[in-house]
Amino acid sequence: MDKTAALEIVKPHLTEHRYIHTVGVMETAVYLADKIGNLHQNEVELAAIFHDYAKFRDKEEMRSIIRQQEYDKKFIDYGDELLHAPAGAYLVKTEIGIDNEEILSAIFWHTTGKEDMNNLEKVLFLADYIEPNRIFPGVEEVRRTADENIDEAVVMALRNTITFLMKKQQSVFPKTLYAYNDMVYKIK
Ligand code: DGI
Ligand code: FE
Ligand code: FE
Ligand code: FE
Repeated sequence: MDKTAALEIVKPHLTEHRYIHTVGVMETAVYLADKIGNLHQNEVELAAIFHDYAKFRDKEEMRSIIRQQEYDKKFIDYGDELLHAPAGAYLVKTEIGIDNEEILSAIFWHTTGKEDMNNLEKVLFLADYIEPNRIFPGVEEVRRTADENIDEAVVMALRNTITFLMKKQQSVFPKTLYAYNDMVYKIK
């Protein structure tokens, strides 16, 4: 599937705002992937285009997918924002027919991160955070760092997310903390 076809497919599932975000993630992901060098551009594009495929799905539908597929129950317990990543990976496979496990894994982990992320997982996680339409505090610094060192930028994005959740008295998905610890060791 090429990028143009994929964008046409995803469009009706998203709001205009979310579609613009998706195009931003795609362009940023390709830019980051070029720096890393060993990724296939079409896979990077498809992961980015479909990463928020399930963003507007019914929450109960997403919870039942997570139960049925026996994904980690914590995706249900740690806040509704997490549902669309694992449910999205499942729906992109079953409804769109994408069966590339690398793409599906990058979509699955794009919200929380996890330990031992591969290059595609890091690129999607970071692109989702720094694409040009994102405006939250600290994003500019992460963008600048991404130009120099992608791993350091992933650590900053994780740190900002964890801090943001803690300031709001929210729980942090355990794998997000594992991702942070794992990457901190790796950049040393
Ligand atoms: O779908 P997007 O808005 O493009 O971005 P996303 O998939 O990264 O989702 C961001 C939301 O997810 C934001 O509200 C913070 C939340 N989030 C990210 N990591 C965690 C988290 N929420 C909890 N409870 N725990 C996490 O580890
Ligand atoms: Fe998302
Ligand atoms: Fe994110
Ligand atoms: Fe997103």
